[in-house]
Amino acid sequence: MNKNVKRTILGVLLPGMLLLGACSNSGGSSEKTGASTGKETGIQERTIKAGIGNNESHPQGQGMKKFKELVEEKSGGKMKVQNFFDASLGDDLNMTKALQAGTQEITNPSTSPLVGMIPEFGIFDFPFVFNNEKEADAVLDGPVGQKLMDKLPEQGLVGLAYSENGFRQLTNSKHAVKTAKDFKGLKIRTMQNEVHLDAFQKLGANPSPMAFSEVFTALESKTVDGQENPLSTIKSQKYNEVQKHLSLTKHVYTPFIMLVSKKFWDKLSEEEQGILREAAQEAGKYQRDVSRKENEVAIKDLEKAGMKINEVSDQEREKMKKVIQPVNDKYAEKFGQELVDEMMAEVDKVRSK
Ligand code: TK8
Repeated sequence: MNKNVKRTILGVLLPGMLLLGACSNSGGSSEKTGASTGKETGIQERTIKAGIGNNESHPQGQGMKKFKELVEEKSGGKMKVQNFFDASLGDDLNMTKALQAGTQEITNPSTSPLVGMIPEFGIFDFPFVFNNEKEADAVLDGPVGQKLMDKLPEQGLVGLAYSENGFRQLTNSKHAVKTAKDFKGLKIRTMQNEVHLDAFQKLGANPSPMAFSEVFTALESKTVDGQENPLSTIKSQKYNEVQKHLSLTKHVYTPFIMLVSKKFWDKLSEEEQGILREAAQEAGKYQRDVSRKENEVAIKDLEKAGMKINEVSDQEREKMKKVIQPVNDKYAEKFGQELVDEMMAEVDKVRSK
C-alpha cells in the first residue's frame, strides 16, 4: 500500500481504535476480580497489550512475536500477549507514557526517547562508544545496564531486558557522506534526544527531532534531507524509495528495552512476573540474533533496490568522533562521569580480551 494512503487510513482508524482500546476490558483491568486482598498468587487469565514502532517483519517485530509465544507457552495459555505493530498504539514516547498511566502494559522503545524521564539513559546515545555488538552486549547485560534499569520503577516503569535496535547508519537525498565535513547543512531527522541533537549540530548538520512514524513522510516531502537508523529499519520502512544515499557511518548504537507498566506489574503474582521476565530475556537474545542476521541481508537488498552505498573509513570515523567529543564531555558531566567511566571500563574489558 502507498505509504501516504496507509497513513491517511491510520489517521482515520487510529482515534477509533484507541477509543475501543480504552473502553475494552483488556490488559491490566482484565484480571480476575475478587482478589482485592492484595497480591495474587498463581497465574491468572490476562490479556497484555504490547506495542512497538516497527512493523511485524522487522527484527523488533520478530522479537515481540517470540515474546508472545514464550509468555503464552510458559503460562499454559493463560497470559495472552496482544501485539500492536507500526506505532498503531503511538510512538515510543507516547506508549511509554501510556505505561506510566497504566493504559498499556508493555512497550519496547529505543532507550533514546527515555532521556526526558531518566537522563542517564543518554549515556547510550554517545556516538562512537561501541565498535561492535559484543561491546554493547557486555555493557547492557552488565552492571551499567542494570543500574539504569533500576531507575525505571520511580518513573512508573519496570525494565525486563535489553534487545537491540542496533548501529545507526545515515541516509539522505543530497550526497554521499564520507567525511565529517559532508554533514554540513544536511537537514537530518533525529530521535527525540538531546545528545543526538547536539552531536549532529556539532557536525554542522541541521537536525530536527521527530517521532519515528512521521519520518517517511518528512523524507518524502523533503521536509528533511535525511535520517539515521539501522539497516534493518531503512529496509523495512522502505526509506530507499525516498533516499538515494546510504552512508555506513555506524555512528551510534541504540538499545531497545522491554518495559512494563509498573501499575500492571504490581498486580502480578511473583510467578507471573517471573514468566514475563524470563520470556523477555529469552526473546531479547533471539531478537539480537535476528537483528544481526537481518542487517547482513538488508545491506544487499538496499543495494539491489538502487541505493548508493558508501563505506566510512575508520580514520574518518575517528575524525567525526573528535568533532563530537565536546558534546560527549558535556553530557558525561550531566549524566555522571562515574557512570560513563564505568561504561568505558566495561568496553575496554571486552576490547582487551
Ligand atoms: C521504533 C523506534 C525507531 C528508532 C527511531 O519505535 O525512532 O528512529 O530507531 O526505530 O525506536
